[in-house]
Amino acid sequence: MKPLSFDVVTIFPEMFQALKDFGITSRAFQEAFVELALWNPRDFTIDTHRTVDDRPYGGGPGMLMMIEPLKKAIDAAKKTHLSKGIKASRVIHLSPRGLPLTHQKVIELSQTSGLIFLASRYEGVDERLIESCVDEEISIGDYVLSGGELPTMVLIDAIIRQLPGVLGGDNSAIEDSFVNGLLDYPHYTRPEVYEGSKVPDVLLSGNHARISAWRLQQSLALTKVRRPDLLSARLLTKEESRLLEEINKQEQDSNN
Ligand code: 9D3
Repeated sequence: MKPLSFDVVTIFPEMFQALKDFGITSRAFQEAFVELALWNPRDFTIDTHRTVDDRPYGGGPGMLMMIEPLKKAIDAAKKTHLSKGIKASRVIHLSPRGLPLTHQKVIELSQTSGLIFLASRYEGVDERLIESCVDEEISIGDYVLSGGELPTMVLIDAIIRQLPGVLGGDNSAIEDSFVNGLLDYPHYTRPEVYEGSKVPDVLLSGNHARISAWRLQQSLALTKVRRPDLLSARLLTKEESRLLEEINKQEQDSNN
């Protein structure tokens, strides 16, 4: 299979070593599931100071990224896509005002070739660059970061995990927990007793049907407490409804 290639426009290309050097993402590069090309807008400047930022019209705090160096960097990335036979590149700006990233979006992007990520810095980007070059804006959550590089790496990490073969073995089983819309159940490994706290008996029982039911019930209980929004967004199977009712009963009992 042809590797999925990512292009990133950033003034801090060195940050992306983190993806290349560690863990699952590093292995995906080594085994040629993915490629990453970095485009520094500074390399597309024409002044001696290699300027990529300028002051906002209308005043106000901070600086903006200039159009021209970004436009040239994006076009250079698009050109390499064309030479690989990728006709339609998709330019994604990581931005605090973008649509929130979801698992669904990660899946969609993992099936798209020709992705170009624009990681911006300063207060943002001249709006005309966004109008003319950007197809989509994505945020990774409602908190303020210092730039689009970490969000781009978050997105690339999430995409790489979805590529067939990357997780090795049974990808779907490992991913089940979020995909099925419930929080993960608690996990235990040795020792059997830690500071007086014992691993739940059911996990030592060898009864795999009971173990699965217990884990599902734990997932439902935790999701109900921590993320009720996930439960209401999701239809429950008969078994899930039964396990959830059992939890509700146990709650009532402990209140009496
Ligand atoms: C005062 C307006 N600020 C917007 C909240 C300006 C601003 C702050 C921080 C503009 C850009 C940034 C840098 N953040 C990102 O580039 C970013 C981001 C984020 O900060 N939070 C969540 N997702 C993302 S995606 C890109």
